[in-house]
Amino acid sequence: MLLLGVALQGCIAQGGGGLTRGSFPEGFVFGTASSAYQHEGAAKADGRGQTIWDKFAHTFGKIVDFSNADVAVDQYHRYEEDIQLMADMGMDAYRFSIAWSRILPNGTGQVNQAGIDHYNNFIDTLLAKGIQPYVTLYHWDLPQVWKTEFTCSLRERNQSFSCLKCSNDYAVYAEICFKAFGDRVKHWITFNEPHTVAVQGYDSGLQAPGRCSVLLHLYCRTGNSGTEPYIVAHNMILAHATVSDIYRKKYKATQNGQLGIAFDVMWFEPMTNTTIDIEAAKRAQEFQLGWFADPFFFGDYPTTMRTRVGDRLPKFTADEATLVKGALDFVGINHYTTYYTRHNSTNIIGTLLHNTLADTGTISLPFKNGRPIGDRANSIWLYIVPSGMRSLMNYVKQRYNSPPVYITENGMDDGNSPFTSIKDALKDSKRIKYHNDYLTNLAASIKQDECDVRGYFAWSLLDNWEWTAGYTSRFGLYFVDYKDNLKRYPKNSVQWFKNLLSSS
Ligand code: PSG
Repeated sequence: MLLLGVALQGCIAQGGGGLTRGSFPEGFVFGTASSAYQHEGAAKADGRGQTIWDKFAHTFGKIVDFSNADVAVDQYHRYEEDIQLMADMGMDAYRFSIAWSRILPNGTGQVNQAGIDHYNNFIDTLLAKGIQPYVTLYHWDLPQVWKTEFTCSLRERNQSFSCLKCSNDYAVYAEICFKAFGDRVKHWITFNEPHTVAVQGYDSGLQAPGRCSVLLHLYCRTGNSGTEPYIVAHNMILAHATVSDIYRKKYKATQNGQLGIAFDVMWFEPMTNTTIDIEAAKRAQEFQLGWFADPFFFGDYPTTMRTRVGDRLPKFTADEATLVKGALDFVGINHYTTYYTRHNSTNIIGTLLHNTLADTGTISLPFKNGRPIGDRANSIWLYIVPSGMRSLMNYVKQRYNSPPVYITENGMDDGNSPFTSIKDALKDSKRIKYHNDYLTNLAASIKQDECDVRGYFAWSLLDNWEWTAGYTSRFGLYFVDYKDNLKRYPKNSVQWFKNLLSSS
């Protein structure tokens, strides 16, 4: 037992198998990541307005443990303590999101000074500890006033006041943030996971605002899974492009910051080495990353999508294509897992119903012949496949001609069992191995494959409210005791990161 303990300590102390700061280029940024709704709590404090996630979480049956994030891990009040935790680890940066509804409680109109003050204090506290802010402007917490606003049809987008209003108001909100914080914030992420927003919010309906038409509206009362995800996606792409244009024209010269998007990207391995499955894996990636990134690099959606989605896929006008192409300064990648993909031509019901999954003509699974692709974390979707990181970095390099990349999220969760003692919950050797192995593959993609990756953010600093999984999932490097005043305890992975970050 003692020997094992010593061995484990030794492994932690070395940073687990030779990985050091020196494994990464000079200036490579290490941080942790978070989002407002999952961490802040203080849902009613200082004039914050309601969001679609407040409403969704308070709707019976949407969240597995019937929880909501009214309190979450109270980072709104405890940020000084939390920033000290980052500093203790030697982190260079913190990725967090600004709650639009704290800045503009009604989504538009009157600015709430208390919200501006809060984020000013937050950013100043970070900088005082030498931690750079990486700020997400939209991590899913859309002000409730618009409810389902990103769903407006293209024709409406040009004609209806409400729809134009939403895109315009997002740009107004973004500009308020540039003015208030842009002297200190040099990295902006306009949208977190637009693909997840489109698919979970408007195709499966599993996340806010919970629109869909699958199961013949038995699950969602309103929505259209065959059209709305594409419209929502289109509007978010245009919103980023508009905001980027404003930033470049009015703020870039004085503030000299960069704008990116955090894309959610799994890696897809072909289920078999048949051409048909190899093509399917490529297609799955085009419907995931390509859907959102291709317009910024090539001015249009992937050809595969045009062919398969047809008229349901919105078109860019020539002016819009010009606005969108080149509007991304860096590519943010949230990467967690890898699945096997096979061709699917027999999906009759799916094809009749129309939804984005049916449109891909693929099936992706974490199993082959009954065998899992890797060890599983707590989340049912999260299988651990470290090599996927390296494959994905090479894919991005090749498809988009070596753009600058930040890993804006990577991590794994443990469960939240009432039978596990805190002492045992802090022994997170599986998490240490996860970060070690994913980072080893990332380092190889940089040093050996010459991928231009500039930073890495672990999800997450703290255990927090994991959307529909509520508090049943613990992604933190720090454990949060939900039964004792949200006290924070370092898991062993904290010491591991500390050692890595202090190594040379
Ligand atoms: C990202 C990727 C997958 C599922 C969920 C996410 N995937 O590969 O199947 S959500 C993403 C999000 C953050 C979450 C975190 C962990 O940005 O808010 O807490 O990942 O689920």
